[in-house]
Amino acid sequence: DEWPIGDETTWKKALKAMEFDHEDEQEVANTVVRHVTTSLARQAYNIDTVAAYQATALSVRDRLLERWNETALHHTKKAPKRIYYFSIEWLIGRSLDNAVLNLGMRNTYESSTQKLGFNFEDLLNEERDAGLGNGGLGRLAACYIDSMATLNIPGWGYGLRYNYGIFKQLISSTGEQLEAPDPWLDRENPWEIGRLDVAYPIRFYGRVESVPNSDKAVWSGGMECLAVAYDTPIPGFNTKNCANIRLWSAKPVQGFDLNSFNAGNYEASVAASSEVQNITRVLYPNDNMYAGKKLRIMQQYLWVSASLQDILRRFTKLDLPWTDLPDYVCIQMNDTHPTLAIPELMRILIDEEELDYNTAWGITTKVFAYTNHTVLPEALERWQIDLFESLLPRHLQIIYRINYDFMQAVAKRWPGDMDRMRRMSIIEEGTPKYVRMAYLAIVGSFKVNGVAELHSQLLQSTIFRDFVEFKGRDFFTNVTNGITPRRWLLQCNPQLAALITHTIGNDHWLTHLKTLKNLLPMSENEEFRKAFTSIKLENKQRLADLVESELGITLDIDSLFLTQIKRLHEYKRQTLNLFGVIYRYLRIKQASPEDRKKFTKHTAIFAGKAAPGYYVAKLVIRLINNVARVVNNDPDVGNLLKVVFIPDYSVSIAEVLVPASDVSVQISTAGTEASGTSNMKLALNGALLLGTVDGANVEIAEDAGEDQSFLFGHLAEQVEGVRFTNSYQPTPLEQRSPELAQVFKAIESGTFGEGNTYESLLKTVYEHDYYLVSNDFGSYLQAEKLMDECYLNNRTEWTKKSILTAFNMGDFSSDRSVQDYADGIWSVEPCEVPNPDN
Ligand code: B1N
Repeated sequence: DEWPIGDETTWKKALKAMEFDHEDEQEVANTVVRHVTTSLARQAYNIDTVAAYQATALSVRDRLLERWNETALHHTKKAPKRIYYFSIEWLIGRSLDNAVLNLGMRNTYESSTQKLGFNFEDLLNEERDAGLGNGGLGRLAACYIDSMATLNIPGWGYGLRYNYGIFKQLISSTGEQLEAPDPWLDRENPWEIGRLDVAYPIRFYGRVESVPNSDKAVWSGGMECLAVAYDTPIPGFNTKNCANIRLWSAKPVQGFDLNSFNAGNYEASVAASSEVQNITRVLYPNDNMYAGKKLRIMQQYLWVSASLQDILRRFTKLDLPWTDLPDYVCIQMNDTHPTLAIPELMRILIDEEELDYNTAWGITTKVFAYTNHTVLPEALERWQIDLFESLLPRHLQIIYRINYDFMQAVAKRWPGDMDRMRRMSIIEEGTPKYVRMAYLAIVGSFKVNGVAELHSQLLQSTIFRDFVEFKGRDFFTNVTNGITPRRWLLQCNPQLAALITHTIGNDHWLTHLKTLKNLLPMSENEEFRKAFTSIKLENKQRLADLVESELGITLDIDSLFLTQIKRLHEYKRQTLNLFGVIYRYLRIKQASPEDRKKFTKHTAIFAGKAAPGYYVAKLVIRLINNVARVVNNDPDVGNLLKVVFIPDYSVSIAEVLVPASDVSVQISTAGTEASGTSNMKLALNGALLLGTVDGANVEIAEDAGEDQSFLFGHLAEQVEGVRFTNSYQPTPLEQRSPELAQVFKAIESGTFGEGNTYESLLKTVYEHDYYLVSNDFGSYLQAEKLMDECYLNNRTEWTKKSILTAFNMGDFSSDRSVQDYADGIWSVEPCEVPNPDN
């Protein structure tokens, strides 16, 4: 290598001195202790577990940065096409265990910290979750970046560095959700590298002047601030490649408010600057719900503008014509949240790089691809025109031009079809007017995908139907979601991972998950079944210990653990589950002591947060907790039924719940859950599916084998008809479901506290029952009954189903999903950092 400055020998010796044997416990301990005394400025021998965690994390971070640098160097040299994954949420969770596993250094770190006097598990538990996401969408981004790194695909994630992630959920004495801020950065975050030198200017408001005889305009004035980069290295599994998540933090421009300065008003200029910092203060706590807030669009613009400036700066160094951009840059938009990137790239190319409009559009539409994650109308982003215009006046002009050209094309294809033009317009006419972000995303992208087969079909037959006719079938595609088997099996269920590795003889399966199918015959092997069952029991015991110590509820690990873990939302129907629990409780109460023996013991486990402003979802949490209080303390019930609501659901709590579950409860109204991903995590860990024919459940049940799953409920194509009947030819609840009517009577009569507390929740079912709770209740009970019989009468059969489910989940690795994106959308090849050890 060329030596640019200084004395070559000094440099080389310095670098040489940093090398050490990564498998040597003592040498690893040396790096940890060095951080104790230097980075943490602590005396050796005088540290607690918090400091030990921090020093260990810093030591691991050094290993990551070596790889980060090598990857950057290699990519600069090779100049491969790069993939940029734009996600407004990154639900990473903890990083320490994941990092040492991916680095292949778990054992060394464990024994090395042991020798320093610490239990590695204790150190892991000191880490706070990076909870920069609400649910599935944010966690998906985290799984995909893990797979991109592992598959050596040159990829970076871009997002926002919120000072406060998803709120902490507390449960009051009345069982209600309370929200507290999540100060995840109060302790130094060892996983991030602040790059105060990487900062880009971002403008809001201001005015636009057009430049005569050109497409160009000048946008000036308004308010300027900076976006500053913070990097989180993401190591691949069993590779030197290391990906990066670059998160932006808003920062005031020094003295940006020149007027205040000129007037000698120092205080006003400082006060104005604190407003800028609010932009990246907090994650919006809504999942599948659009709120239309000004601060949110400011977040979106700051994020995409900074990311594009960063990407274009990297591209410019290659010294190529702008028309080559799509050969080097592909941007995957995780939902419509980053759609402003489309007019922003246009603005940069036209106003700053002085390309003409059509050339800029030709480039832009080859760079972006869009993933849709929901068909729920209340989740689709539509920005009010006047808000948009005041904040981003130049972008609105560009969008009008995009829409004008698009409408021309529609008119040419369907002359005189005014209704179609109104339907397809990016601008929704009316008072007020709106910008439809999904339509802008479609028009500005070269590919659009849904996240499970059923969802992708539904997209094409419903909300994007007109666009299928316009763009053609091939424009729309499916990429079924996936989960990383490193976190969701190796890390969260190390015993099962060890059993698999031991049985196969190697851990190749961790990067080739489909090969798990070679283990299917083991379901017939009694010894293997015994080992598999005892691992499940150990995981259930671990959860039971947590529930005992945190909530004081004693669980019976011989009971069936049924798990529903996801955001609280009416469409996800936690109610169906809960009403089923209440129905079971009533039946137990009515049964004779003899008949009670015929019940399959159930432990109903719930966890999840409700958006702070979602009243009905919060009522459901309250009812769950009050049902739990009554049921768990009723001596008639004993161990036949326990109900647990685990507060403050997070990635690290999921890592305990997922391996401890027997049944995966996935019961959304058919057609509403785009994919679901907890269904994959639970199935991979051997939970049987109790679910509706919705999202990825369809593919999971198909792969697991229909005998392994318990499906029920109306099908997606029937839902509209049932809704119509519920609304326009309503029948009394008693007729729709006599069982549910009993349940409602019990609630109303005060069995679970003051009856009228839940009035507005019950009303949603009594009246339109938009989500078909009453219509699916009967078949839900039927499915439960089949499941109960199997568990009660034939435990061996149950274990076989559990094994078959787990080992048939090979297709749900995020490696498969990312490979699908790479082949079908990104057209990108791996670019592997050479490993001298191989
Ligand atoms: O995305 C997940 C899917 O598995 C889930 O089925 C789907 O519900 C979820 C606005 C969303 N869709 N839309 C969102 C999140 C935040 C927000 O502000 C919408 N999340 C999903 C991964 O594909």
